[in-house]
Amino acid sequence: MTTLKHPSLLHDDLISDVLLADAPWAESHGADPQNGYLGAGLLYYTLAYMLRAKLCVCIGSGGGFVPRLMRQAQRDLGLDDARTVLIDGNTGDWSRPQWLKEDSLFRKAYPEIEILLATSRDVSERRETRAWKIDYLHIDGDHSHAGSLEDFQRFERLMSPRGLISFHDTKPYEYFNVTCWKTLADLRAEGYQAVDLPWIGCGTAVIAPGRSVRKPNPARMLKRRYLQNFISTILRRIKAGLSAPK
Ligand SMILES: C[S@@+](CCC(N)C(=O)[O-])C[C@H]1O[C@@H](n2cnc3c(N)ncnc32)[C@H](O)[C@@H]1O
Repeated sequence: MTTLKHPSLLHDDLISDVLLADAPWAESHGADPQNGYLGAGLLYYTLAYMLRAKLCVCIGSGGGFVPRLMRQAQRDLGLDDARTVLIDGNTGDWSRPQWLKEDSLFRKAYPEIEILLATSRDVSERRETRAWKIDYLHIDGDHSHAGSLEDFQRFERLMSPRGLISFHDTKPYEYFNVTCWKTLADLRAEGYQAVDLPWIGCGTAVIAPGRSVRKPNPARMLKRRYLQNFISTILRRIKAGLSAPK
């Protein structure tokens, strides 16, 4: 059998020289810059690509790794009018952006990424933001339990109905001051559907906005069980009556 030789889907030079270069914290996404391995970076790229995301928003990125992958997918798709927005308040106790200088590799390689140097809360309250329909959102800013839950709640309202959200740092007890992983349990208890990959770097979950599963309601469950018992008793009696000897 002859095998046809195709070029790789992944471009080694682009990965090493642009996507993984000067990208601190890429390892926290499971990437291995020394060996040109993207880890969950490929998941971020795929989500943007798969959704043909016209509006990608990343909350917090010390190294600009996630927004690079979002934007690269939009570039590769040749999407007209597509936007990638990075919101970073240069704040908090979980390290700070390393791309503040305009001649940083990240800013030079992706000058069209819109950077909003402001907190996520501030951005969510802006008049122009209220019209957003985000196709793909990544949450990686405030790493406290309360702060990350607030980010989810504020930005979920700005999602397009078929959009998806990735949420970083779901691996429990990885750092003493990172508690955002607890937010995932809250969201699941509220009925949100999520696929969690806590073993990839510091863990990433993909969450579908909108509660597709209803919150368990004990009274409703009891009522349903009572109704099911009632119906099966009646059916049993009818069956017994039908098969009784005449
Ligand atoms: C720990 S870093 C993210 C590291 C990382 N996993 C990455 O991919 O680069 C967190 C970033 O979020 C920003 N940040 C923290 N709280 C924020 C908030 N409330 N709003 C916007 N950005 C915030 C910080 O300035 C920092 O750059």
